Amino acid sequence: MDRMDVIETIAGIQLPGHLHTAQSLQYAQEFQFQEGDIVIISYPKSGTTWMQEILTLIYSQGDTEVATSVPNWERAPWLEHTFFKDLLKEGEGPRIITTHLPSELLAPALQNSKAKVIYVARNPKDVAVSFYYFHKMAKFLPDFDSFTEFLQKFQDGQVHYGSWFQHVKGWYAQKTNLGLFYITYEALQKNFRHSLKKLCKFLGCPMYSRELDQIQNHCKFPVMSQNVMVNYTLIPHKIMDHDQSKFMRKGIVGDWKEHFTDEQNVEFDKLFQEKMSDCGLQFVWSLD
Ligand code: PPS
Repeated sequence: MDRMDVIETIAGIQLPGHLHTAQSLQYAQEFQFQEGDIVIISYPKSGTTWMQEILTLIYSQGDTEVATSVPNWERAPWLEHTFFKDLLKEGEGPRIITTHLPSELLAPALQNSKAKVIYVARNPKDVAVSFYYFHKMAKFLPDFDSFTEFLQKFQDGQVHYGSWFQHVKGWYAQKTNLGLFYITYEALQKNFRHSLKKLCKFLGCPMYSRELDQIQNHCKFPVMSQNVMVNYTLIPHKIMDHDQSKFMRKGIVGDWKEHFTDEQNVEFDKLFQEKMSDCGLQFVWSLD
């Protein structure tokens, strides 16, 4: 399969060559954002697909037609992927653009644009677990022998897409500068309706209660996990092997407790303190 074992490296960050080339990364950094563009930014496994679905439904006034007939990567394509240019449609309402690029690579292009920027973050212990399982199913990502091995690399920032700490801190530092809307996976889980209303306000999209109900129902994990337009079952088995792990795997807060040993948890908390104490960001580790 195409470039499955190729690694693209940019600014010291490794990315899967199956999805990225030097040219596609260059194109992303020089992209001219337009007024009306909505940009979803996230570190992988943080709730990207969930946000793509929410935005699709907001801009469809709760109508599920687009969300159930067009794959998410077509309606909210990844800016840095090789197929982005072909997928981005001009002139059909707001363009929803997705990216996993870190701030040091993309913030300059967003600096003077009027794009609306949404950053989705998730607690890094659950990100690490979700990312580990994603490595098992996504054949364009390296194999790891164990979660322990993966967690060490994740903590060291030596996984594809770079350091979670740097990604979150880097973009959070742009909050005022870019007027960025910062939201967490855990906030969506805890009070979806409240988060949805705040998001609609940020986007300047007033919604009727009935529309909010439709969005809320359609974006529930059991519904989304059955939607072939977002669960990645349309991707050939040799690229994403759903027998190894589902893309829509568990969709919960706190699954890390099933995977971290006590020692790993203590070490991770220490690292989190070291890396994050200067930015003041707090994370919810469990909803119990
Ligand atoms: S990716 O590959 O970066 O686009 O992945 P991403 O979409 O950011 O993250 C995938 C995880 O998000 C979970 N997910 C959801 N959780 C709750 N509710 C809804 N609706 C939902 N949609 C996606 C998905 O299950 C992955 O998390 P894990 O923990 O692996 O289940």
